[in-house]
Amino acid sequence: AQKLVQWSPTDIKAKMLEKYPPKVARKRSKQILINEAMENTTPEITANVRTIPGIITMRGCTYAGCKGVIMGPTSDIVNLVHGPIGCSFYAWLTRRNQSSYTGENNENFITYCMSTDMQDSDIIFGGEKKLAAAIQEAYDLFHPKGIAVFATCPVGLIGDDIHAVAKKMKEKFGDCNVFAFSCEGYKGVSQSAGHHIANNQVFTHLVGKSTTEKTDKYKINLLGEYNIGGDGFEIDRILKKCGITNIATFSGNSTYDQFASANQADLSCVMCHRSINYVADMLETKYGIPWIKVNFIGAEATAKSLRKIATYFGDQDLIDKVEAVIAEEMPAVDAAVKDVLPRTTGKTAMIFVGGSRAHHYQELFKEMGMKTISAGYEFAHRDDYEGRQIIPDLKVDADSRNIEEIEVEPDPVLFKPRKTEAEIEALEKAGFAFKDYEGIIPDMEKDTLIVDDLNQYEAEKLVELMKPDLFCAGIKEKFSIQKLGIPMKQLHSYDSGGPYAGFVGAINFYNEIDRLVNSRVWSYMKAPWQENPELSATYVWE
Ligand code: CFM
Ligand code: HCA
Repeated sequence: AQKLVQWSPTDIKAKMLEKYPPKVARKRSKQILINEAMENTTPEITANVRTIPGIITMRGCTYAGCKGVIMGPTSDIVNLVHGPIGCSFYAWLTRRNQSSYTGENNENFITYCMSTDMQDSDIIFGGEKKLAAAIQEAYDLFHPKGIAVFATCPVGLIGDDIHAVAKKMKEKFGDCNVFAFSCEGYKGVSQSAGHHIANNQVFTHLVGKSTTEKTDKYKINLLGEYNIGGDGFEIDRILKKCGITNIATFSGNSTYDQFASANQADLSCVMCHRSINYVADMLETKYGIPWIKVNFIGAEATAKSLRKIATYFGDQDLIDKVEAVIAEEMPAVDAAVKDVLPRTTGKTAMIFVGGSRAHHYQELFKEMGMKTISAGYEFAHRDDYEGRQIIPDLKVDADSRNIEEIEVEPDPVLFKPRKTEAEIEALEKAGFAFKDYEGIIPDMEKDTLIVDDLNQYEAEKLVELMKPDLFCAGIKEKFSIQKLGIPMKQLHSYDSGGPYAGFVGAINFYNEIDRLVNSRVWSYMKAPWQENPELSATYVWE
């Protein structure tokens, strides 16, 4: 008979590292943390560093973060990729950008895949002429408000000056804003550098360029919400019901004019801090728009975020309206939770996604009585792990390598603080936290395992050792995990489900996860360790 021993998190960490050569194990060890939930010292996890060559990372590249993530979901800007066709083909709707925009002449370019289709001769002789011709062609065909040009790896290597070409074409057209992004895939260690590059250029070339004045009451920007699975549609529905005007979403279901008007908002609300904090900070510095951290993943989190927005504005009418909306929406949510709880309570989950969902989704699981026993980010920085602002040390922040920091000065004409210093101080004194953003370390329970830049090998090892009831990650992990007999939920693409944000989204999520973790189909699978059992221990997490 096999002896059942209980593995501690320390055993599991050791087992994850045991196959590595000593140097690799030493490096990876610093990216695997047994959580103390900040009980003793400040925990330190190494993050935002280069993946060790040879390891099959879950990460994407800088171009993916810039072109796919930040600029992808914008409807009326032509996104033109300068590079070999593969880069553009890969980025063709893989991020499932949804849009409700029809525009004046149906100018919704989201479904297109546009590229200069560089050939070897362009690599040898230079691709600038080809780029100028492609910009001209896009202009002649569509007459768009804007054309965005994205550099792929070879462009940086051969030295094509995409910014000069963009500038020349912009001047030539006069009525079309052409701008470029030096987002070569290798520019940083992950997608994260691409977010930074995108944020800088959006701020430089788009924000503040609108000529239409926004006169609504309670104007907010929703930063870091990308409308995956229609999340943005559900959030907009709720905001509208509350009487809050969302004038710009960066960048779900967004338009040229939304970016261009963002400087007119009263308040910026930040969902995914990792991908958009640069814009939030620049809007605050240049235009005096304060930002708060919000989260619309989870019904409780949604209610809390709405209350926070209402508290910031401080008008009793708005506060009452928000309470009425919460009261109207919550009964359906409560009924759905009550239904699933007997079947989901005590189930365990693992979440490994990009830079913010690995903590946002823990809220939804908590509402269902589920525990997240291990989680981590592909590319987050230490502030996302620790949940507090750490002073960025540019020397060690690999994201900042090769990225020209743009200097943002307060604009003496445009800087109109939305609240006086005294008002801000009074809010803070009353307990209003502007930047109380979450982090995985303080949010997760003691003895959970937090892993940065988890790779394919470690993912399978973790599942084998801890046997969660559910594993959440992306498409690259989907099938290898399912083959281990563990249900897998994609939290990037939602496996074509969703929305999961807001109140309606929470209900969708409870029902889908309930079906997944309680389906018997997984018990028919035989994982390698079941067919060939060599293991004599199990992980028990109370
Ligand atoms: Fe922010 Fe995102 Fe994410 Fe992200 Fe992404 Fe995404 Fe993600 Mo995929 S912006 S960090 S770069 S929440 S695309 S919508 S799902 S890895 S956790
Ligand atoms: C990206 C986009 C991605 C990939 C998702 C996945 C997304 O990082 O380039 O691996 O399943 O959400 O579409 O994160």
